[in-house]
Amino acid sequence: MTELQKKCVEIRKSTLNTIGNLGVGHIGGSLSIVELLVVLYEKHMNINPKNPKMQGRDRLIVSKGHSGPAVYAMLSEKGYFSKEWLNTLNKPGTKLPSHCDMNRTPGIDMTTGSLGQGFSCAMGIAKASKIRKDGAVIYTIIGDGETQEGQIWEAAMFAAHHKLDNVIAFTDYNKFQLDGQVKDICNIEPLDEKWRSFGWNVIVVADGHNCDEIDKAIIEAKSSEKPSMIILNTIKGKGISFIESMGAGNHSMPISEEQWKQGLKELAGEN
Ligand SMILES: Cc1ncc(C[n+]2csc(CCOP(=O)(O)OP(=O)(O)O)c2C)c(N)n1
Ligand SMILES: [Mg+2]
Repeated sequence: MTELQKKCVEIRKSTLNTIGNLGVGHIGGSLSIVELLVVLYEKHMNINPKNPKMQGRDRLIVSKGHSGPAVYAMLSEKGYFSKEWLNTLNKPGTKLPSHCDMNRTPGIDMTTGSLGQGFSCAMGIAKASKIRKDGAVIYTIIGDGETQEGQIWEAAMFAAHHKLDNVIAFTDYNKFQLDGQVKDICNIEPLDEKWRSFGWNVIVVADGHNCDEIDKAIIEAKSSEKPSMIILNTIKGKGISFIESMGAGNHSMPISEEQWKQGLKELAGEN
């Protein structure tokens, strides 16, 4: 196992602990972005956890804001806050609400949760960064179900029009949304052609859980003169078999003590 893969296992354990401790949460769409978060924070983001608001820092706007638990696991790993905070997910007085909130959590660059909006905000931040010439890269993650939002496509046009080559976006293409398969509810295919026709540089990663492939795609995107969309083929609930096999049932689900233990065992490679 590579160092990055080991880190992914740690982030998965932390995410499961975070949700297990509360007893319910958005586990599916949290686990599907773990490799992406690890590659971004370990290899690419120009940030300073000791100074979360550092001028000119790279940003990550997690537009699918319900994936907060995985983001919190990653931010605590980077030292933005104590790992003890993870036990307070969505509890009264917490600094870690179930959806990302820039006013409460150090390291969160935009408040998200209303699908589509975070992506628009990311394009605005990217435009502002261009005006300031601060050299930041603006990363943003959207869901495949979120892709059905009209606001995504308005922002997509804006980014191409303004030549926002400082945007590197990702689609977490895990094929499921809240209540079913994306292809059954409102198909988004052909997804790569859609983004290309909106003037974006598009890179498709066949296995969105392969850290090296994600890394290569980001390096390639950095040299594009257009905004980039990296489509990651992922698995909702990735890494814990009984969660993976639930499909849309794992979007937001209760986790019993038994399931929590079972998941940790599997992540430790014990069964
Ligand atoms: C505007 C808006 N409509 C509905 C919701 C409720 N909601 C939260 S997550 C979700 C499904 C999102 O699916 P997807 O983007 O595929 O996320 P993932 O599979 O990565 O969890 C929905 C409908 C919302 N948060 N915002
Ligand atoms: Mg999805």
